Amino acid sequence: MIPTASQPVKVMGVINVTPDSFSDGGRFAAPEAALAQARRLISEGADMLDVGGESTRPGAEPVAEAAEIERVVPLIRAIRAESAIPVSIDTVKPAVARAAIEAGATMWNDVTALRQSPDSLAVAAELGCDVVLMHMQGEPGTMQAEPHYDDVVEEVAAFLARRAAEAMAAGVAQDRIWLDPGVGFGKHRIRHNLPLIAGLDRIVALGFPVLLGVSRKSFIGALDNDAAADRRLGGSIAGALAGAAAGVAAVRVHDVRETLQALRVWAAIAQAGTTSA
Ligand code: HH2
Repeated sequence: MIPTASQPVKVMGVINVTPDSFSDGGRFAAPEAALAQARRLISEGADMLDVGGESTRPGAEPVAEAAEIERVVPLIRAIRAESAIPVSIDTVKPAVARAAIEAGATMWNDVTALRQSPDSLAVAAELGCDVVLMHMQGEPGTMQAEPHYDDVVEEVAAFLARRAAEAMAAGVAQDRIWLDPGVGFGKHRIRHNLPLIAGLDRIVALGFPVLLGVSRKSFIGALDNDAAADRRLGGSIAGALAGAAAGVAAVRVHDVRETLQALRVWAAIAQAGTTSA
């Protein structure tokens, strides 16, 4: 599918209000730095923002509920006070999701696909917000130890289809559900992530909008001499374009301006190819 002016791939800008995220740990932990980053991503053209107060990387410090709320809610309020941009809350805790939605977020992005707490499905249904159901094999602490799949694309697609059905059975409206293959979450850097990205059309075919997060992920380092997380922009953009080609609805990125430029140029070239004589 070629993104067009009427149906462009949306760009979700990431703001980690954390001291320890793998991609940008500590840079936006202070409230002023986080708000400055939100302003910057908005000015660069982000379609939405994803605010997170707890890192998902293996070995990250767990964050208590109250502390996580204290990290994310003031930022969401501050964004809401000056912009109408949709805000997503990246959390696995229903109480954090609730506080964030009350502060003005409209999407709950849950890397456990609402499995962390027995209350998650019911709370998502009650909040009536958009939800992102992401695939992860195992638990964040150990997920990279020995991930195994017989067929990664089919297994991820089957999991996401099942979780979407379970969310709907719990009362989440069908048109609120987004799916995410969870690149880097319980997947071997090369053996699983690459076929999964190559097979994204299978996930798109499930009929829900797909969110793709490849930005700065470790498979890029694996293909480029273990480049550090802040030196993976080229690979991040390559992944975003692969997602666009497969028809994902949105990409979750740290570098909004550069990603948007790549998507625009790529779509314009593809468009010119379909219209030239
Ligand atoms: N990736 C990360 C965090 N949340 N959510 C979704 N839906 N999809 C993803 O691919 C995804 C996600 C990891 O990236 P980052 O937020 O930069 O790091 P950390 O979790 O260490 O804060």
